[in-house]
Amino acid sequence: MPKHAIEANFDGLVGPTHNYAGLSWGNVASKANVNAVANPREAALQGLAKMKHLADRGYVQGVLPPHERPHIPTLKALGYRGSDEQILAAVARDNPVLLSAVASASSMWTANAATVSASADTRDHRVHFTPANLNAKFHRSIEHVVTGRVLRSIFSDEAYFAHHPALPPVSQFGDEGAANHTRLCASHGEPGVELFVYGAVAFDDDAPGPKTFPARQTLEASQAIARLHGLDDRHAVFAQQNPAAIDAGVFHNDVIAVGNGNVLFYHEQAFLNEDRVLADISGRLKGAELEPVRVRESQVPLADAVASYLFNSQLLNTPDGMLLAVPAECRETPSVSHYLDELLASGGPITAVEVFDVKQSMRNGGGPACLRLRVVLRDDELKAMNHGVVLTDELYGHLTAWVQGHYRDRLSQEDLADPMLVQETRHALDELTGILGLGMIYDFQH
Ligand code: SUG
Repeated sequence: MPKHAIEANFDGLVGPTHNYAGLSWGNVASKANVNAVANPREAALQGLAKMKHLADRGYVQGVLPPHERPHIPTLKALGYRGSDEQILAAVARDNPVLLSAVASASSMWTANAATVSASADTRDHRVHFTPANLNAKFHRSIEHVVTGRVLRSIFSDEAYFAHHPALPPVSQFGDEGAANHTRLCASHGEPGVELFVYGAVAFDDDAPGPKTFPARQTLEASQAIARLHGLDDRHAVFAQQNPAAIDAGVFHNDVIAVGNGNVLFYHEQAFLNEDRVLADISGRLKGAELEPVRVRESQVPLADAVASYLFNSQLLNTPDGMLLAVPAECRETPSVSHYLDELLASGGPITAVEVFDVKQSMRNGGGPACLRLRVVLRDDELKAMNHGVVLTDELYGHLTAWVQGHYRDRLSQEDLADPMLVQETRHALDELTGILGLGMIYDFQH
């Protein structure tokens, strides 16, 4: 008899240094908005509004804290010396791009925080977590240490939860976490199939790969995660992303596909070998038939999928069908808006669409699904986790007041050199660890 389980979503709270630095080559929005002036306060409130709306609809909604930025310890590790003020002034003068990198609020995109495997799939029947090394981009490669601390602090009971360190920090093991991982199942509590999507095969020079933009996830990384999590062949499928899609700006699989339950919603250009992927999943899925919802290029051109982030939506169970939580850009893109109307009229498994405004994050290439990490939890596992991070009306009230009190409403690239920003951020984050009951997770607290 399978145990009852739910999917909890842990959204990254946008940090006080949210800015547009154009750091992600291959991510169209990041490059398009370089040097735009950001509004960190609005960004954090948009994210909180999404969380609150989903919590109000009855979903278990968690919050993951932002990381300490600018990260002075990284600059010290790179040889900068002196007071915080002296270090900031020196790096702003020598290498402003490096300053932007250590100031990025990119930990908000928690789909990249880690890969999480449900206990129904793993050999030891614990929930397994591996923070992503994110080593394709320097500004993201510094996230996994604090991510690991946060996850251990929330899921601390070793009887239920297993934590692994990030994979070796080299491109051959490039790992971008749950953005390239989707779980298909009959119901959350039953054993499922974990679909790992990779962009390239690192140890085979002749394997197909993208020509223009980097593949950020390798097969070798995906296989290592599956081994670490104790997923045997019945529970893991590896599929290569279509290299042409990466070259069109699909830098993670969650920009072109999303799965939930027995439904895989994807664009026809998502996979290199679509038939094989569907057959591999179908052959392993127990207790339900795979229901592909395939979007054709003639319905939504790939460029519109990338611009609107149609597939970077959250696909969620409701009592009568599935809800697709889409970014507002989907209703602003004619082909996508038309497609959504057709989808709702089609009588298929997706029966509702809701629109979320996360524009501040979207301008850096992060839609609703980028902002959340999914964790499937049985009732006893849910009980065992630290509940300080679960969004309630009270916590929402605390967090909105905290954002209003600490965040700026304007941040340019020049502002990143302001020593006051370091002080403001530390002060805010120190208070936040108290609000969330997380203990001392930040370097400046040690
Ligand atoms: O890693 N953007 C992020 C967006 C991550 C989206 N995540 C998922 N698809 N799951 C990235 O490319 C841009 C930062 C800047 O340019 O300032 C950035 O890091």
